[in-house]
Amino acid sequence: MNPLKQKFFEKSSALKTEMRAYLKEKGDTIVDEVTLKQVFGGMRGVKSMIWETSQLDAVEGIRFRGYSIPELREKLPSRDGCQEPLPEGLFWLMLVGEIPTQEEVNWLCDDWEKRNKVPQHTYDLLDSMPEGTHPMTQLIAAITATQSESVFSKRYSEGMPKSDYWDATFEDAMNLIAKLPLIAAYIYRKSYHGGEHIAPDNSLDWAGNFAHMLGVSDHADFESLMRLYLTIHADHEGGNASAHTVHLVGSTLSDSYLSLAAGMCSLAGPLHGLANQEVIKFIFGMVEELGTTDLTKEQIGDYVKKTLDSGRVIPGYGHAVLRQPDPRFTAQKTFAKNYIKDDPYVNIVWQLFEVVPPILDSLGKVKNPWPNVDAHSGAILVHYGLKEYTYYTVLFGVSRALGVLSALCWSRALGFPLERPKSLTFEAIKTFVEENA
Ligand code: HAX
Repeated sequence: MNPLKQKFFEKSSALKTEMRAYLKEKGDTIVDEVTLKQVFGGMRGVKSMIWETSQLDAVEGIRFRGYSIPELREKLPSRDGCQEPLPEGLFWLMLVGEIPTQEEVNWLCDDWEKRNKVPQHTYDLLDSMPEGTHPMTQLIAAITATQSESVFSKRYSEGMPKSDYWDATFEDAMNLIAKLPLIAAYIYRKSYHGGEHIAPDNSLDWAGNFAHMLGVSDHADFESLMRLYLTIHADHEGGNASAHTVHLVGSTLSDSYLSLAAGMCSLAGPLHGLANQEVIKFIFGMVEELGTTDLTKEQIGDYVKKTLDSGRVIPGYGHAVLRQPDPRFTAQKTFAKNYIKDDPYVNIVWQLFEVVPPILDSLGKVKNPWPNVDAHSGAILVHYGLKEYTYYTVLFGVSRALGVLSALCWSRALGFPLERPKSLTFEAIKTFVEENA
C-alpha cells in the first residue's frame, strides 16, 4: 500500500473505532437548538455535520487541521526558490492531519503525475460544446464524463463490501485531483486561445504545471501565485454550499466524480464561487463608466451606492459565517504587496477595502461588511495576464477539489450514512408552534 494510503487507513480506522465508542456513550447529548429563523434562513449555523479537514471561526477565519493560513505559509513544504506552500502539502495535511515532509510531498507530486491521464472522450466532449459555453459548465461536464474512470463505481457494481468504500474513494480522489489541472487547462486554452494546448511539464509540481499549461505568463511569480491560490481556496469547513453538496451527494454513494461535479454546480453560483468573476466584472464596469483606473474614494463610494440602489449586492463582500476580513483576502493582499508594484486594479481592490465596509454597515442589515476570498483574486490574475474572468471560478474549483475530496475519503472511511434532514410545510410549522405555545 502506498505511504499516504497506509497512513490514512491507520488514522481513519482508529478514529472510526473511537467515534463509535464515543457515540455509544454520548450519542444523546444535545449540541444545538434550532430557531424558526434558522429553519427559514438557510440553516445558518446549525451544527449538523462532521468535517475533519478544516474548521471556520467567525472572527479568526479558516484553520486547516488547526493551522491558520499564515502558519501554513510557514510550515508546509515549498518548492525551491518559491516562498508559497505546495497544495500537495495541504492535501496531505487535510487527509492525515500531519504536516508532510519534503520527501512525502515529492512522493505525492510524483504519484499525481502518474495518475494524470485524461480519457480522450473527455476532451472530445469538451470539443463538442458550443463556443461561449461557460467554463464552469464545461468543467462540470468534463468531470462527469471522466466518471467512466471511477474505481468506486466499478468496484461497487462488482459487489464491493462496505469495508472497502474508503479504499475506492481514496483511489478516485487521487486520480481525479491528478487529472483536474489538465482538464481545467484544456478548457482555458480551448475557450480563449483557439485550442492551442500546452503539453504538461512533468518536472513541475501540481500547481506549477497547471500554471504552465494555462500559458498566460512565463513569470515564475505566476506559478507562485497558483501555489498559494490553490492552497487557500481548498477548504472552508463542511457547511459552505460546494462542500456541503459534495458531502450530500457523496452520502448516496455517488462516486467522487459525480459528487465533485455536483459540488462544482454549487460553486458556480454568484453568491458562492462565481463571486470571483463578478468582482472583477464589477471593477471593470466601474472603470469603464468612469473612464479611468485612477479613481478617488468618492467616485468609488458613489458607484458602490449606485449599485446597491439598483438592487444588486457588492460582490466579494459579506459572508454567511465570517465577521472579519477573510484571512484568504489578507493572504492575497500580502502576496500582492510582496510581488506586485503599483498595479491599477490591485490598487482599486485596496481602495474598495476602505470604501465598501462603512457603506455596507450603514445599511444596517449586512452582518459582515468585510471582504471575502473573492474580493481580491481577479485583480492579481489580471496583473499576470489572465483577464478572461469567466474562467476564474474554474481555478477556485480545482483548488476546492482538494478539500472536498479529502473530506469525502473521511466520510466513507468513517462510514457516515445517507444524509436526510427533515423538511416541513409552513402549515406544519404553524401547527407545531401553536401546539408548543
Ligand atoms: N452587498 C449588498 N448586500 C449584502 C451584501 C453585499 N455584499 N452582503 C449581504 N447583503 C445583504 C443580504 O443580501 C441581505 O439582504 P436582504 O435582507 O435584503 O435579503 C442582508 O444583507 C443580510 O445578509 P447577511 O445575513 O449579512 O448575509 P447572508 O449570510 O445572507 O449572505 C452572502 C452571505 C455571501 C451570500 C452575502 O454577503 C452576499 O451576497 N455577498 C456578495 C456575494 C459574494 O461575495 N459571495 C461570495 C461569498 C464567499 C464565498 O462563498 N465565496 O466563494
